[in-house]
This record gives sequence, structure tokens and C-alpha cells, in this order.
Amino acid sequence: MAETLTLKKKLAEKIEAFRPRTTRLNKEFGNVVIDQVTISQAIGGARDVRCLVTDISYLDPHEGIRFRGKTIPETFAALPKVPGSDYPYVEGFFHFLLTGDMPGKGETEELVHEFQNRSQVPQYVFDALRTLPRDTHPMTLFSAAIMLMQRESLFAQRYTEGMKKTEYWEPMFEDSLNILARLPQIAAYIYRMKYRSDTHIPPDPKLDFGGNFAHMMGIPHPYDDVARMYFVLHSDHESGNVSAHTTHLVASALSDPYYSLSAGMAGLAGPLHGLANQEVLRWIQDVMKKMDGKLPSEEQLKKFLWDTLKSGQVVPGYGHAVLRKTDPRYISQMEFCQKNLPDYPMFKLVNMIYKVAPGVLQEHGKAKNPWPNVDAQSGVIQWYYGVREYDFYTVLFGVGRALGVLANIIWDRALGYALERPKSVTTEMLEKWASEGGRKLG
Ligand code: CMX
Repeated sequence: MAETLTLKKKLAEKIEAFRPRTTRLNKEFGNVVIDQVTISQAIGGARDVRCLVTDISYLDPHEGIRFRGKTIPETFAALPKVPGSDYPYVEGFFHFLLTGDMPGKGETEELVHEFQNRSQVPQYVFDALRTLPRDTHPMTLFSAAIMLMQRESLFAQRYTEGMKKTEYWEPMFEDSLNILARLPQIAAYIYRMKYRSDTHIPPDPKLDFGGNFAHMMGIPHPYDDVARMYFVLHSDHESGNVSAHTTHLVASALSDPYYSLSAGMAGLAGPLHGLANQEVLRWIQDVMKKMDGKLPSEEQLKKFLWDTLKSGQVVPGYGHAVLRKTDPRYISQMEFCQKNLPDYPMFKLVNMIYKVAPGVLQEHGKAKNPWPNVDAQSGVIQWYYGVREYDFYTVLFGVGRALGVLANIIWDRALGYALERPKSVTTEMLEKWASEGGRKLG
């Protein structure tokens, strides 16, 4: 089945053509310096240190994300659309992330079919999830479900049997496709088990990734478009963010995609990363509650923001480690809201926060970026379409993020990236180098 898949054949050709570039850089230019590290970067989370490589997406601080060189609007415009929908096939987008080529209609349909063939979630996954206490966080269930399927890893099996390094990417590709095809049902199952009285809607084998997810969630059109948009927007944000970096790090030990993605999802579950989308809704709901459901004035909103900051908390959905302008993923979702829910009070509140919060954060003077990130808008859309259990929102982020991080680790193995192992130093060493004006290099 997979042997004849156009995507796999195309990927094999791309990898063969690309490998000499990485080999040449490593062998002939390995000593060329591309960055240096300061004490505050060593203490401060390696911010801005250039020591990761990916060709799948690039995040410019002022422009935002480009997938394979294309902006978000360019990506949406160029991908084949699902019939009757304004949004593209998620499957076609995965083809684009992996190869850098826009798939044609035929290639996309072939891949949609391939995903459908691989989408059956093993019953033991559901059985295991059901044994856990029902108040377990959805991200714990999601990460656990991915980890549970590790026994099926072809990469792990082929590695034990013995395979050449140049072949590593193939079972990584197979595992990744198997995982991705199953994620919509796993996510919808977790949602309905926890929040819809444990009633479930079987997958429709004729539907695409986003359409089937909406169907299994039990939410009509245009939620299928919301799903497609959401998964594409959340897919990839270059390599240094916690979920991408964790997945890459774990995979560098030649852990298979199940282990690696499960670990990446644990990173996404942090409130400074993907969990911020649930925190945004919690914050907005808190404001609405205090206002008895009425919209606050700008002055009142300013006070809510200052109260949050003065209590030592962050304003969720604002700020970014790399971006220095409004996140284009925020804008893309804002445009969706303007078209589909322009008068929704919560959307109006989100717009008002956008008007007020950057000024407050600038006055506060700490955040390097006072502008909204992807998480500031996404929960409102979910709330509008009836997904009001905001604990679940990070799982939606996770389904999308899986597309990017899995594409990345397939290429990691294809290009033979090494075990990741940065060097640590002690505080005493830092103090010594500080007193000497820097570490003597060479
Ligand atoms: N509200 C209040 N303070 C903020 C802030 C915010 N939204 N954003 C940054 N700051 C503070 C930081 O906490 C830090 O304070 P300390 O010096 O006391 O530690 C200071 O400003 C400098 O931080 P920074 O360099 O601007 O930002 P970082 O790279 O350290 O962190 C991020 C980036 C996203 C974690 C941070 O902006 C934040 O906590 N935002 C709120 C949570 C959020 O929306 N996260 C989602 C990000 C997108 C995603 O990954 O999903």
C-alpha cells in the first residue's frame, strides 16, 4: 500500500537530492561560526541561539510564520480545497510540509484515501483511556493514547531487526502516517468520553481529516472548516518551541515517533505554551462573570489586565519568545471570526483586549512582545461552535502540531541529524568567565 504512495516516492527523491547539501555543510564548512552564546542566553532558555535546523517552516520575528517559504494566506490560497469548503485538505497540507511541493488534486485525493485506510484506532487505546479517572486532563489522555500505541512502531521493530541509517526515514514516515491518521478519532473520543456523556460517533470512512473530526465531535458545518483551519495554523512554528523541540530531542535518541510525539505533547501541555489557549478562555470567562455577562468598558478592561499583572500572573495569549508583532495566526482566525461570528460578544471582547492589552503590557514594561499570539483568538471560535470545555483546547492544538513535528523528525532521520546533546556548565564557571570578561575560546 505505502510502497506505491506518490508522497512516499516523491519524498524519497527529495531526500536523495537534499542529503548532499547537509553532508557538504557538515564536512566542508563544519567550523564556520553562526552564533555565540551569552550568560543570559544560557540561563534564559537559549533564547535566539541559532543551533537548530529545519526547512519546514521559518519564523520571522516581524513577519510571522512561513510554511516552506509561504505565508499563511499564500498557503491557504495554493492548497487544494475540500469540495464545498473554503479551506484546504489537511492531508494535502501535510504533503506540502513534507515535500515543499503543492500537491495536485490527484495526489491529495490519494493521500486522503491513505489516511482513511490507516485511521482505525486499536480498541486497547480506548479501553486503556477508560480505566483512567474521568477528571484526568485531556492532554494527559491524548499524550498517553499516543504513547500506548508505541508497541506498533515499525521504526522500533525495524531498528531491532537492523536497518541502515539511510533507511531510518522510511519507518519514521510509516509510523507518522499511522499516528496522524488516528489522531482525529482519538481526540474526538477523549472529548465525547469526558464531556458528552460518553456517547460516541463512529468515523465516516468517506470524510477527510478535518471533516471526519467535526463529524465525530458531532458538530455540523462550518466546524469542519474550523478544524481544517485550526490544524493547519497550529501545525508548525519552526524548531525551537517547546513541543517541536521536545519531539526533535526525544527522536534524536532514535526513540520512535510514538515516544517522541507523546513527549512533545507533554511539552505542549504547559501554560506558557499550548495550554495558554485554555487559560485565555478561563481569563475571558472570569471577566464576563465579574461583569455579569456584560461587555466591560475599555477602562474596566484595563483594570482587569492590571489586576492580572499585579497579582504576578501573565496575560495569557499575549507575548512570544520570537515574534515581535501580532501573530499572523491570530489574524487568520480573526478574519474567520469577522466573516462567521462578527457580532458575537466574546469576539467583541477579544477585539477589545487586542485594542487595550498591548498598551497595558507596554506600560508594564516587561514583555518584549506586547502583541497577541495564536492562543488569544482560538478558544473563542471553539466556544462559539459549542466546544466550551476549555480544558480540551490544547488537544486541538496538539492534533495540528503533530503534523509539523512529525514532518520534522522524518527529515531529521533522513538527513542523519545527530543525538542532541548540548554542553552544560556550572554557576561557578559562569562567575569565573564573568570576572574574566568571557570564556577564552579556542
Ligand atoms: N503577561 C505578563 N508578563 C509577560 C507576558 C504576558 N503576556 N509575556 C511576557 N511577560 C514577562 C515574562 O514573564 C518575563 O517576566 P520575568 O522577567 O519576570 O520572567 C518578561 O515579560 C520577559 O519575557 P519575554 O522575553 O517577553 O517572553 P519570554 O520569551 O520569556 O516568554 C511567553 C514568552 C510566550 C512564554 C510569554 O510571553 C508569556 O508567558 N505569555 C503568556 C502565555 C502565552 O500566551 N503563551 C502562549 C505562547 C504561544 C504558544 O506557544 O502557544
